[in-house]
This record gives sequence, C-alpha cells and structure tokens, in this order.
Amino acid sequence: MFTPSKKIPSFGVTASTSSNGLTTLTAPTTSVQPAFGTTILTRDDNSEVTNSSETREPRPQFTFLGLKLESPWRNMDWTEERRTSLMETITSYRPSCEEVPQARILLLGPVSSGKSSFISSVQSVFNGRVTNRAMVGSFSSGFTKKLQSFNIRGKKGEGHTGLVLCDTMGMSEDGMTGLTLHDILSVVKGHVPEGHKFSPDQPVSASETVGYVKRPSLKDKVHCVVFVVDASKITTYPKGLSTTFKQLRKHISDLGVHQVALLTHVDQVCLQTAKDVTGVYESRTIQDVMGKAAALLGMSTSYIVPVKNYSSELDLDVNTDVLLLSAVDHILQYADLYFQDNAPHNKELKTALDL
Ligand SMILES: Nc1nc2c(ncn2[C@@H]2O[C@H](COP(=O)(O)OP(=O)(O)OP(=O)(O)O)[C@@H](O)[C@H]2O)c(=O)[nH]1
Ligand SMILES: [Mg+2]
Repeated sequence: MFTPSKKIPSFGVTASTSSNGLTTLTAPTTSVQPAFGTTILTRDDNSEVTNSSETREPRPQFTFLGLKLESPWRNMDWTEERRTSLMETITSYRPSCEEVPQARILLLGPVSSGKSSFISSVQSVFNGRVTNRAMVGSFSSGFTKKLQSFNIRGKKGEGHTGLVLCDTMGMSEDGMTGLTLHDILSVVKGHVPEGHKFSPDQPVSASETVGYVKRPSLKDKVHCVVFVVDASKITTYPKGLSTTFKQLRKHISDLGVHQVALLTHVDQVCLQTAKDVTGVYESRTIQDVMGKAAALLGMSTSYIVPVKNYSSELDLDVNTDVLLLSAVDHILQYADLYFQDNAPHNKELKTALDL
C-alpha cells in the first residue's frame, strides 16, 4: 500500500511512502534522473534495500543516497534562545569604523536565484511575520532591475540595524544578458546611485549615469559581496557562469572586498529538509550540492551557507529563522574583515607596521 503521491516540481517525479517504511521517488516512464548525486533505494532509517523483492516495482524508483548523514557536518542550535541571541547580535552590530554607519552588503547571482527573497525573508524575521517588501516593484515586473538598498530594521521600535542589503538585477549567465561585470564593479566601488535602473546596453558611466557618484567615500562602497545560487539549478547553470563567477571574484578580491555565498532553495533538493529544515546539515544531498556550488563559485564550502527563504509560507518558523539569521551573522563576519582592513585608523596602523 502506498500513501497518495505528491508531485515534486523540480524533476516531475512522484513521492510515496509505503507501509514497509520505504520513501520512494518514482520517475515518469521516460525516466528522469535527478541531476545531482548518486541515487539508491533506502528506508527511512537509512538502511539500504538489498532484497530485490522489496525493490520490484513497475517503474524506476529511487530516494536520494544516504538521505541522512550519521551526524550533522555543522553544528547548529535550533532553539528560540538561539534565534533571540542572533537577532540581538545583528541588531547591535555596528561596523568597526566610525565613518561608516552601516555595512553595505551586495547580493549578486543569476536571475531567480533568490536574492530579493532573502532580503524579504530577513526583513520578515525582524518584523515577526512574513512580508514581501523587497519584492515590491521588482517581482511584479518579473525581475529586479534596479539597485535597491534595504535598511534592515530591528524588532518593532528598535530602529535600523547596522546592516543594509543591496538588491540588484540578476547577473549575466552567458556574458550577454543581465548585469555586466563592468556594472557590478561600479556598484562595488560605490559609483552607482540608489535606484539606478540597469540596462545591458547602457553601461554605468560618469557621463551618462544620472547621479553617478564620482568620489565615493568608504560608506558608499560595498563592504561584502554575497553570491546567491539556487541549489535546484546547480548542475544546470550554463558552463559560462562558472567562468563569470571566477572572473568576478578576482576583480572583487582586488578591491579588497570579501565574498561569501548563499545556497537557496535547499527545500527543493531534499524532501527531508523541506519537511524539517533542522536536517539541512544532515542531508547528504545538500552536502553534495554545497560541494558543487563551491566548484561553480570557485570558493571553499566554508564560505557557503544554505538557506531556505520564505516563499509560499504565511507564518514564520523558528528553525527557518535560525538558518536565515545564521546566514546574516556569517555575512557580517566577512563585512567586518573589510572594516578591519580599510578603516582609516587601521590603515595608518598597518602602514606604520609595514614600514
Ligand atoms: N522553495 C523555495 N523557493 C524560493 C527560495 N528562494 C526563492 N524562492 C522562489 O524563487 C523565485 C525567485 O526568487 P527571487 O527572490 O525573485 O529571485 P531573484 O534572485 O531576486 O530574481 P531576479 O530579481 O529576477 O534576479 C520566487 O518565486 C521565490 O519565491 C527558497 O529558498 N525556496
Ligand atoms: Mg530580485
């Protein structure tokens, strides 16, 4: 006996749970294999199925290999207390540099990778309810096109945090469309005015861009870059994207700006994590996709954190909040490295020590 099937949108396969404890994904007759990881039939308790009679089914079936690792590969504290302490840390965060009131964090990634959703999700956590402010004026027209900065506000009555998340147009996957390398670097250097509408035919320039910031000060610049990639597309992104990421990383590193990455849509690659996000670091599938994201971006997995954005949910969930807030905390650590390197008093000290 199988429980009613559920459609899995990413692969067009169906999931069902049998009375013998097997969770199986059934591919359509024209077998669709998931694009990542090896697949093998397993029980919910993770033991492999060896008896062929148990596996005899009319159509090809699989669950993702070793859905659950023996122990999580990163430790997380999934509690209300942890959520509260992360919110306090983020609310009280101030850049370690007097002339910069807020850390400007730029989100970069292919179209639909979840940049605006991440900003909305973080705002939602602090608002105490799911809201979609970052999507206004962007998602209604399909894609984000402007440079839009969002002040992250603390809980009600607490005012601004020291954090600004900057949303941009999706970057070019093929070098032809979307945000160009030139425009991205102009944003990072602080030349691009708030609200600037990007157009691949009209590169940002001192002569053509209205409101172009000729001499950006430290507070106008971007202090950390966050790459955003979609876990469910990691193996289907065009080949050129990896080259674009690596080029970008080199140029951004030359400007002294640190980079981290968010792996979104983790709920769409692992059923277990979709059901319960606390399993994210116990999922072999997600561990595998993290490795692939690291290769795509040309960075170590230690810079990458998985997130599940609020997309269709109406209510907040403490575990989703902890994962989102941990991502913000991770980002702020790398923004701080920028201030340590670039704050004028630290720079003078560094120069004196170097002499
Ligand atoms: N299931 C799920 N859906 C997500 C997640 N993050 C984003 N989405 C959905 O993915 C779609 C694209 O998200 P956006 O936030 O608009 O992506 P974007 O990177 O801002 O896209 P552009 O502005 O077009 O470059 C939306 O339908 C979101 O609801 C996630 O973690 N899980
Ligand atoms: Mg967007």
